[in-house]
Amino acid sequence: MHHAVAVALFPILLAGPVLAQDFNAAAPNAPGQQPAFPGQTRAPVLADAVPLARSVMAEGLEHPWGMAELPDGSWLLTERPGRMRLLYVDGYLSDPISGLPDLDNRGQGGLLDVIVADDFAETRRLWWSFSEARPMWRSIVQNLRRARATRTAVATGILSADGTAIEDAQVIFRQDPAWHTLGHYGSRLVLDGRGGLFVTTGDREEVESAQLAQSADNQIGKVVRIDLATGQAELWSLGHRNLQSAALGPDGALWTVEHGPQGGDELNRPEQGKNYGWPVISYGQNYSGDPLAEGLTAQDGMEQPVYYWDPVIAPSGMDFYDGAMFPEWQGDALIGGLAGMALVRLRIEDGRVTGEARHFQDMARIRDVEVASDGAIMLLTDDPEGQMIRVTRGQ
Ligand SMILES: [Ca+2]
Repeated sequence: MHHAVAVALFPILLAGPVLAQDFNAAAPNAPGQQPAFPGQTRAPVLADAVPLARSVMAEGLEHPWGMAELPDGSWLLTERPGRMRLLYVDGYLSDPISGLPDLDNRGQGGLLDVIVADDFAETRRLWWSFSEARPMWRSIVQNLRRARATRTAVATGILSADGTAIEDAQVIFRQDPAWHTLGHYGSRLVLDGRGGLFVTTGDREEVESAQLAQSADNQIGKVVRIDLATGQAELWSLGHRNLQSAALGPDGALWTVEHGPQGGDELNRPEQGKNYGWPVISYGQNYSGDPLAEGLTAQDGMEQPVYYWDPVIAPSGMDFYDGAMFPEWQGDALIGGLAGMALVRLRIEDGRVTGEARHFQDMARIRDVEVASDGAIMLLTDDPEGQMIRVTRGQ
């Protein structure tokens, strides 16, 4: 049984300067594959002497997945089984907030990402993503094998003045089609600053569903953009596997990181209407060790990733650094590694990755990363620790 508690308001653990661990010396998962251009993988290790301190802000969280800072410095955070809580500035961690619509928390699903409106101080509007079971009657009508098929969904609502409830919750997106598997829900949310909400989806973790990532008549394996004025959901890009990281870059564009096959996690800058290749082209191999369909890593009409990881980091959650606390890291991408067990930092110049660093190697599976308004870096770590960690500048 998990008992989530808030535990600290000041740094209690100090980590010295990060050593330049030679993670680039690790054997690849898929030996023999060649990048399409120099620097597409294994960028030089960034020399880094910035001392880091970390404080555990909350612990005992059950599969925490997403977080969002409110204007008063408190944080909304989600736990995958279906709880959203508020971590107040004084360190108090609230009981679960009421008013969320039903969700399905089997497999990799449940309550996933959360973001708040730019004008939250006035409107108190937020959006969250989750997996939802299709209504039973539709499953029975279609076929029993797909009973309780699930889909990525997005809802919006208003956080009550006292922070205990979501009012007027409405589901604004339901991935079509629902699928009977319980994995690869994608589901990061990003406001584009131009009246749109990006929603990332996944390929639903099956050979048959992955094929759908290549066609524009469905929402499997896509980036979707919802026009918040009209409610219309339009495909932004296709050919994605499982997009669990997404953020607006310093260039104002959407950047994503997706879980690839073994040896093929990818950084992309998805452009409208383009095809990012899955499952036709990809670096890496199937987790069974078998080669992918044709072993292709490039094809005309399909975009190359800006960068890929082999071995994989199993990415989840990202943000671009734009705070005052770490001026050396301005504009760097910060990405959580699950299998990578590290905070991965990429320097990106002129659209290319020119360096990589790993921080807190082997500390925990990192599920989400957000830059706080004061420049600190917030991390959510997956079970068994289930913590919210605040990273600040050390001594
Ligand atoms: Ca790709």
